[in-house]
Amino acid sequence: VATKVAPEVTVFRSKLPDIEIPSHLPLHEYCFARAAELADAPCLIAAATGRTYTYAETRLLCRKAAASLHGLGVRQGDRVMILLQNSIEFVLTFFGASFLGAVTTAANPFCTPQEIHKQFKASGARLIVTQSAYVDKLRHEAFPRIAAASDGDDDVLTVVTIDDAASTPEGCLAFWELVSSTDEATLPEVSISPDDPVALPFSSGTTGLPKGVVLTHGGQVSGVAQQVDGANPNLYMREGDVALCVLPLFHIFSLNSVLLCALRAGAAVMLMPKFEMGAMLEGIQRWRVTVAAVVPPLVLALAKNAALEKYDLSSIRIVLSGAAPLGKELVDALAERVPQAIFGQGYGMTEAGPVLSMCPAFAKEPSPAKPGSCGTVVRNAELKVVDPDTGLSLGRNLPGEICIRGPQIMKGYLNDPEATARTIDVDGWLHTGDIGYVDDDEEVFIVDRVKELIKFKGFQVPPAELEALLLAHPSIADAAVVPQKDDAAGEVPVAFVVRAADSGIAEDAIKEFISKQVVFYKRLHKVYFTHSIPKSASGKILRRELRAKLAAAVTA
Ligand code: 4UU
Repeated sequence: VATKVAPEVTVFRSKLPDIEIPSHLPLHEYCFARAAELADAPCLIAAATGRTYTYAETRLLCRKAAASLHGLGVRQGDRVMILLQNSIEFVLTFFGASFLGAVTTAANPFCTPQEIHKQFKASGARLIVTQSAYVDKLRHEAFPRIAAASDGDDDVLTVVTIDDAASTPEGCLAFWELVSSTDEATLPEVSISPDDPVALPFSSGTTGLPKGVVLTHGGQVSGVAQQVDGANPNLYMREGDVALCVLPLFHIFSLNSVLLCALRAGAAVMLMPKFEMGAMLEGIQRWRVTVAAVVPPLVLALAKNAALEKYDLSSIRIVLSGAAPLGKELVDALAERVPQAIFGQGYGMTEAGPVLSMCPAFAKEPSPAKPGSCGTVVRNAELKVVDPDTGLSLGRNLPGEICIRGPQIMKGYLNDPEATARTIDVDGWLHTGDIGYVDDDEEVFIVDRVKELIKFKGFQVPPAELEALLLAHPSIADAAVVPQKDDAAGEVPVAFVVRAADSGIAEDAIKEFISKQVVFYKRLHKVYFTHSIPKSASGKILRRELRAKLAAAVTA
C-alpha cells in the first residue's frame, strides 16, 4: 500500500500573537460588554437629527426592541428583514433580534420589489422593519398581504415602520410606539449557542445567484475580536473615538468593521442615512470623527472635492478603505488634504466573516504597510494561496487563489449544501475567488478576481442574476455579463447578447428592460451584440475570453 504524502502547504499567519476570544458570548453581550462602565459615553449619533444615544440608552432601547419583536411573535431562530438606510432603528432591530436569538437579513431599500422579494422569500422572514417610503414596494403582488395581526391567517406580512406614528401606512405598525410602550422586563431568557445564526447577509460568492450567508454569534464575535481585541488591537479604537458610518449597514463591511467593532471598542458610531458630501463633511467636523471607513469611489469623490478645504477634518486619524481595490494615486491625492490620517485597506468578503486581512498601520503598536497592500492576515486565522488550476499551495510572492480558515468564517450558505461545499472545502478552507499573493513582509496584495462577481463601487453585481433576466427576454437567444473597467466605479456590468432569430432588438431597449428590474448599480452600461457566447464543453460561459475581448477593444 502506497503511503500518500500530503503535499506541503504554506500557511500564512499573523505576526501578532493569537488572542483569547470569548466566543462563548452571544454577539450582543460581547458588543455591550462594557455598557455599564461606559453608561454615559456616546454610543450612537444620529447625524440626521443630531441626537446622541449613550451606551446605557442604546442597550436599553435594544432590549426594548427585542421585547417588542417578541411581542409581535418573533422567536429564537426566526428571521427578521431590515429594509433601512443607516439609522438608530437599524441598530436597534439588529441587536433586538440578536437578544432574542433571532436572525436579521438586511437588504438595500433601493432594490426593486422583485429583488427584495427574492431575499425575503429565501430568508423565510415574516416581519420587515422599514420606512413608510418603501412600503409600496412591499405591496407588490409577490409579497403576502400586509396585516398588523395574523387574524387566523398565517400567510401575512408584519411591517413595522420607523416614521412618526402619524405617518404610519395602513396595516403597518409604528416602531417607536412599540418600543416605547414595551417593558424590557417582558424579554424572555434565551439560551444562545455560539453556533446559532445572528446575521444573514446575501452574497453571490464565487458563482451564481445571491445566497444567504449564515453568520453565527461565535463567528461574528471572533471576526470582531480579530480586529479590535487583545493587548495590541489590529484596528485600534477606544472610548472617545467616533467612527463614521456612511457605508450602508446592509453590507458586511459597515455592519462588522464599523458598527460591531466600534461598540466592542467603546467608541461612538456616527450614523449617516446616505452619502451626501456636504452633510458628511459637516458631520465629520461637528462630531470630530476619528475613524473613517470608506470605499475607493468615496476616496475619489473626497479627493476631487474642493469644498474639503472649508471643513476641519483634523480629527480623522484612520481612513480604512475596503470592498474594492484602492490605488496609490488615489491615496496620495486625498492624503494631501488629510495629512494627519493613516490610510490603509482592509480586505473582506461576506462569507469570510468578513475580514481576511487588515492594515497593520491601524494597530495600537503600528507597523508600516506598503501602498496597494491589503494589510496582513488577521490573528487566530490561517491564510493560504493556491494554484487555481491544480489546487496546490503556493509560497510567498506567487499569485494564486486566496483561501482563509478560522473561527470567523460563515457556517455556510442557507439551504444550499452544494454551494457551501464548493466554497468551503473538507479541510475547512474558504475559497475566495480572489487572486493575490503574500509578500516578504507578510502583506497581502490582490491582483485579480477569478470569480464571476462584478463590483460597482464596492456593491455586488452577480452576473448570473442579470443573465437570467436577459434570457427571459423573447428577443434574446443567449447572453453573458462581465465586468468592464471604469474610472469612477471600478467596474461596470456590460452584456454580450445574441439576438433571437429575426430580432432586431436595440441596445437601449435591452438596457431599459434590465434597469426596470434591478437596483441602480446593476444596470448594464453597454450591450455588445455577438453571434455566440463562448462556452466550455460543460456549458460554462468562458468569461475570461469575454473579458480579454473587452480589454483588447479598449486598447485597440
Ligand atoms: C480589493 O466587500 C466585501 C467586504 C469588504 C470589507 C469588509 C470589512 C472590507 C474591509 C473590512 O474591514 O464583501 P463582499 O462580499 O461584498 O465582496 C467581496 C469581494 C472580495 O472577494 C474581493 O473581490 O470584494 C473584493 N474586495 C477587495 N478587492 C474586498 N475588499 C477588497 C480590497 N481590495 N481591499
